[in-house]
Amino acid sequence: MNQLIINEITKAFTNTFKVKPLLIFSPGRINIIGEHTDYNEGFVFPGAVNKGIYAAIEKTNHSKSTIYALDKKSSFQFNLKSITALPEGSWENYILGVVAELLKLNKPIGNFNFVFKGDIPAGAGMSSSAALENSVVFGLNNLFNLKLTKTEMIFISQKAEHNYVGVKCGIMDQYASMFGKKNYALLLDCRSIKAKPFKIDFENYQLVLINTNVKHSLSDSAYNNRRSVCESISKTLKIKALRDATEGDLKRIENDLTPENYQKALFIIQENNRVQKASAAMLNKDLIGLGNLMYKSHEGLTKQYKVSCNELDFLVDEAKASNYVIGARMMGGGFGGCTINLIEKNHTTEVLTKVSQAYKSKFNLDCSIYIVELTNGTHVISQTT
Ligand code: GAF
Repeated sequence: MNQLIINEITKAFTNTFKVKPLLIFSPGRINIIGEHTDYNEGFVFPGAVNKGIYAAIEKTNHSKSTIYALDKKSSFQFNLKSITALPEGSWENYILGVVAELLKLNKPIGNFNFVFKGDIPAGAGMSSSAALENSVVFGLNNLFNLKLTKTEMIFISQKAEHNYVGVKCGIMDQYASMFGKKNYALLLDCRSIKAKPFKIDFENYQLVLINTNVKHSLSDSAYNNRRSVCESISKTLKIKALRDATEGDLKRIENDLTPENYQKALFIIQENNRVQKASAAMLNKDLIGLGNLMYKSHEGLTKQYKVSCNELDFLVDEAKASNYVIGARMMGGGFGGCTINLIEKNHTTEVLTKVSQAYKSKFNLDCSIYIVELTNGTHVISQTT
């Protein structure tokens, strides 16, 4: 837990609203493998991390709700009776979206005050957005005794993202953030929404995230475009989602598709298979095998699915060139954010120093390094300060 942030949000809340708030931590996530497979009803392998959103929340009798984003030194107010989305790109939409979805379901919520701050930068591909949505729905569920299950809550968060933020995301991020388990990664079936927890022990290796510190602007529209390509190919195949397709099925309709779209669908089928192979590799403690699957995943994301960028590719190439990194790939939606790397523990500092220097001289930009722990999902922080 980041005690500094807990102190900061508690102080800001009590100074402003003069009551003691409920404190919530909602984690970001990593994903070992299985990218863009979630909205194809396939498999993913994420886990919640000890970085995320810290929120302070309490009911109010005022006629408006007040929100403070301490990171952005920004605040806004809204009235529950007249909620509308703000222009695309506004951070407020993550919160408004959750409230609007709860109201659509006729959930008996009242006005509330909410102060939050995160310790993952937005755009890092670690899903600060799902963490924020989950913190709002979880907090409101608790305050107004809505009796929502965690599964119901993640679908509300996802709808907020679809309808208010405008990103037609899958369910991986909201699931991982809500259901994370300390020291475990979750092999999630995105159709049944059932997960198998895997205790994570990478022996002499550790997972390290390297943030490119870039987020290319087309990312949201490109994301939605990829989703609609997949959906239209599923329709052509007369199946519910690409999860149900084989490479043979795709081959049969090859002439009906552009070569680019053929490659995109092929990537999804192959990536989904890689998740299965990765879980077998983890069970067999075949870390080299797992690392190779990560490299292959990246290759597909960059060459077939085309959601990578120069900065991510550079970091993965640097990792590949090192004797001490056994796997690396871009993580999340793409077009910036982090790579996830499996690095030999004894050589981590050496590897990271070299990669950081090379990145700086290539892009004249610093990358950031995060060594994260797998942690529990969205929960109330019991200790108050
Ligand atoms: C983003 C989305 F929000 C997820 O649903 C998932 O599709 C991911 O990109 C790519 O795997 O994080």
